[in-house]
Amino acid sequence: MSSFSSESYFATQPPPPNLEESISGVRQFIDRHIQENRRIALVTSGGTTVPLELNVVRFLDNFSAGTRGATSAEYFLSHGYAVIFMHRQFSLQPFSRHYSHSTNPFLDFLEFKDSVDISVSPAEAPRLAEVLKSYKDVHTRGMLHTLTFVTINEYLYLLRAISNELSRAKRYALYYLAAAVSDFFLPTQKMSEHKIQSTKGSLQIEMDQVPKILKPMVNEWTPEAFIVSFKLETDDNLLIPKACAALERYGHQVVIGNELHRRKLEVVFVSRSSDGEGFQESWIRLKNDQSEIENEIVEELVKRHGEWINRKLEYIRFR
Ligand code: 9Z3
Repeated sequence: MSSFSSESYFATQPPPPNLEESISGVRQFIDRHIQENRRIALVTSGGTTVPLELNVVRFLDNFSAGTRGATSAEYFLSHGYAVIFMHRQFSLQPFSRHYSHSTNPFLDFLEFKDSVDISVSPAEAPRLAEVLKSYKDVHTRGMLHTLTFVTINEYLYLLRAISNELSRAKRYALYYLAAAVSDFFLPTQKMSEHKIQSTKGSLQIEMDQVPKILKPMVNEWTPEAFIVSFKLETDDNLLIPKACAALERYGHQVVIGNELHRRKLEVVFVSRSSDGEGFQESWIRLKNDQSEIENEIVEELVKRHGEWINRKLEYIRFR
């Protein structure tokens, strides 16, 4: 297996066709919010796919419904952030997630009288009104910009292009990398053009390693931003060591570790200790079944991001 550096990845893998168009919308959004002195969060959400054929019939997927990202985006908005929500096509989105087709089908909350008289069931109306009010308000004020990806290639190109734009927001930018990103991929040069045929017997595929883009992100693309990545493990014992290794390797600000089955109940924040010598960990656990853990996660990050902004200001003042 060969591994790609981020330079060799972008030099050999083709950009998605609509990249320029997607980025010009993001650019305008960022410029407006920089002018208005607002903090801006980039939230990535959902899983990336790895296509196995150029005319894709089969692909490898990463687990993620998009709940963490969509829920957190709402909380960042409620804290006054402008949010760029970069998500896997058809995964959950802020606001509409409350009425997802599988867990809470919205048709169940409507009452039908005749073809011009449809209403919301009185029992559901207050909750729906609250969601609708926030949704309309966010859209009227232009606080949310949404983009989609499907493949790992689209994800990487979008992330790099958005980072280049968002770097202009300097320390006011926060990255919340909750998307579940594939570690392995098949370079286009190695992909079969057409559907892989079963007549050839068993299937063996050797995949290459996806470049670790957090490194250039921290060092080159957006060096002043506050960057938070997520670490998903199924073995509890790996969470802290893997989070520390990521911080050591990439030098960003926070890794949030979560174990697959307990991710909605508890997460661990791992960051550098204040003397820079070691690491500190702090757990966030859901206190009651009423609240969502993303509320606590985002509250803590907003606080830390504020400290980051102020610390950087002091540094600039005393330099
Ligand atoms: C996460 O750990 C997310 O919290 C979940 C959220 C995917 C578990 P759901 O969408 O689940 O609520 O269903 N994301 C994983 C992030 C990831 O893949 N990180 C990579 C890594 O650690 C690159 S930043 O290497």
